[in-house]
Amino acid sequence: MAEKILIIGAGGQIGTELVLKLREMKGKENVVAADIRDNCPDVISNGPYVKMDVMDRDFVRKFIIDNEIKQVYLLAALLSATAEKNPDFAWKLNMEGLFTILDLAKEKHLNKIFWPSSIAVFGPTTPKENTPQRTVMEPSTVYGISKQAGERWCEYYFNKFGVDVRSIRYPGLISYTSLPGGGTTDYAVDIFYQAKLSNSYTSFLSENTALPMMYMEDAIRATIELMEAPVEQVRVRSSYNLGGISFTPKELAEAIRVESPGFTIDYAPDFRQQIADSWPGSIDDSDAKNDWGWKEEFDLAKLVKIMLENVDTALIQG
Ligand code: AKB
Repeated sequence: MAEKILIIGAGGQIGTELVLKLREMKGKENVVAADIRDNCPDVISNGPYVKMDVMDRDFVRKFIIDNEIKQVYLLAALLSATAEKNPDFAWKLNMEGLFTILDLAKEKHLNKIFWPSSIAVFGPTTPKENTPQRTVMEPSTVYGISKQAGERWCEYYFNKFGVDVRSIRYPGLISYTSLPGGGTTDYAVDIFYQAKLSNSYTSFLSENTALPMMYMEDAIRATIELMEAPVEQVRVRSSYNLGGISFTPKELAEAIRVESPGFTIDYAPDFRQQIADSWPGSIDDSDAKNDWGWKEEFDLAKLVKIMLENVDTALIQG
């Protein structure tokens, strides 16, 4: 019998796509979507849904134990830009839920956990190009600090209590099913909606700011491949680097222009520029490649084509 899976933060950018993919693979009834919203978002209404506040430790514990959930994907978090505006709440949200889930696994209610980390764990003193798996990490954002602390706790629970927790340091993720919520890499999604609406875009990052990015289909496949990998192949218990595609706003605009001639871009960097400047421009993901066979499939041209074909501007207008 398939193990019951709970996805917390299921209404978010990663959550929606992960719910749909896992339901396809494991059966709808085996994948429960949980989110803070009262009502289930339409896009994931094809299976079970529960309203859940990840900071309500008692409710989360009871739900997981009563429903015999065996795997949790804990995606609820405040991203980099939003977290800077509300540091206390960001720290609470990003850490408390993690402890609730790690403790449930420590007590053997759960067999496996997925917890997302981010390129935000790196900081201004980290080598910028081809950033290694293990290197200087002095994050300068609240979000980055919470992700780095979370990584340390994941590795600690694995070493100390044998908790099977697996994690990826996601780069910026690009998708069209639902919108990203408050990250520094969001420009690389916004740009496609504005290209459709007006064939022009004002970027909140400067033209030569290179950041690692990834098309969502690759990110979902990586997540599931890591979760399905035999336990002995998962040698990194903090979080795996994942490289994806590195590009600047200028390079992205050029790739859009190939599909949408006449597309124009201008630049008005805001507070997010400083965050982006503290992050790597490109990532070395050879540990993921060597340990569990990771390989990305989407390059920039392919990503741009799919995004322009599929973004629905009603999503940003409604
Ligand atoms: C953000 O920009 O905050 C996120 C991330 C890179 O973790 N997309």
